[in-house]
Amino acid sequence: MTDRRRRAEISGGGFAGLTAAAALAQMGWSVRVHEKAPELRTEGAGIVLWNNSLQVIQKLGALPDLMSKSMTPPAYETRMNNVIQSQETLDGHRWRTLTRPHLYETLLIAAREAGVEVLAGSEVTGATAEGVITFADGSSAEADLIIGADGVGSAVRDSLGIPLTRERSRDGITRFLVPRRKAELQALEPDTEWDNVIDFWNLDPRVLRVLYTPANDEELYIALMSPAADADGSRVPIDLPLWTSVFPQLAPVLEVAAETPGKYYGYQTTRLDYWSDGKVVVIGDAAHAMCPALAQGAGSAMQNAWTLAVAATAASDADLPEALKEWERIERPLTDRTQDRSQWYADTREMAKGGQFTGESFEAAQYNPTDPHRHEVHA
Ligand code: FAD
Ligand code: 5PR
Repeated sequence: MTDRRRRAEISGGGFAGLTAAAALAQMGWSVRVHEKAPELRTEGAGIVLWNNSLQVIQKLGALPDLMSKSMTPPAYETRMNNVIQSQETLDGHRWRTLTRPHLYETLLIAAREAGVEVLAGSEVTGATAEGVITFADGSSAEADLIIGADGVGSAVRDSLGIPLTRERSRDGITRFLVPRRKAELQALEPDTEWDNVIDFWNLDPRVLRVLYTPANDEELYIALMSPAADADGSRVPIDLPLWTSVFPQLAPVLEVAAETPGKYYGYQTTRLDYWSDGKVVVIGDAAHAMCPALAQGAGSAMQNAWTLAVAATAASDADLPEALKEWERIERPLTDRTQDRSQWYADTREMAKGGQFTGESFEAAQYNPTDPHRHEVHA
């Protein structure tokens, strides 16, 4: 018997690609993921996930795995010049902190268990609206649905010639996973709750910030932010005397970071004229790279990967291009607002004032993309 299942080809094995792959496979599709890197792994350190992505992970059946090695800190604390501005407990809201390798493993297991074929060392060069995907080795394949989840430099997006705008921010960040060293930190500052997320800001006389995020009992994620124009602040390996002079209470963990090579990343916001063309659609950073302030880049990617899978599955082959347009019309406004808000925080550094988990700044974090009634208007 021939395989009558619909076929999806996905470019990019990051958080967006793996989420879409797992979801589609669970919904009955035959799915291949092409990852250009020779090995399946993720770069980077820690991550914060909110309700929008946790709901998706739950639907994929991967929540127990994710919970096994992640935590919900008692509060999200913001300090300016070491003076506490806010301690937000976020009671009743779902959020988890974890390492990126753990999220990656969780999604990879979910995708493989659903029958997804994940190919490392497979580079995609482009796709056509009619449903042909092409590879760097000169081969090509046909599919009912092609997804460009190939990050901010997306080959699929660029091969379709989708017009975009790109805005770069003045600040950037170097990120590390280091041991918790809680006892040493406690010895230096006994009154601090070292299980909290602590966003240590200094704006005056110099813009330097450490975002301290416990990821589990053993691992701590620290993100060191400085303007790109500050050569010493953005140097890697980090300038240890500089960072410990501003954040002496973090010396035990900054010392470990100083021994790690690391990479200084700038941020950018990209906005596309449209997210799909015929049978091809882009998701994640390929469609909407954003500043990290709201910690929603991966969250938005996973949220849109899920709703896309639902929309594509509900559509017939003939209706698919139209269904992709309708999906974008319904789902994109929240992502646009999330990008705008993250960009505004990056431009203004307003986050240093604390009290950020309200209104527009908290909208995406509370969204439930798996609720079929989420777009109903209530009188
Ligand atoms: P990517 O992670 O870029 O994955 C794309 C994949 O495609 C890669 O594996 C790449 O190798 C592969 N690829 C590329 N080109 C090709 C090709 N031609 N063929 C085949 N494969 C290809 N988000 C959060 O939700 N929470 C956070 O706390 C958070 N913190 C962040 C901190 C910083 C400093 C930054 C910069 C970002 C942060 N983000 C966070 C954002 C998040 O990391 C990204 O939005 C997310 O990883 C995007 O996922 P993606 O799968 O779309 O893209
Ligand atoms: N939140 C998280 C994060 O990693 C960053 C920011 C906020 C989890 C930066 O990396 O504000 O830039 C931020």
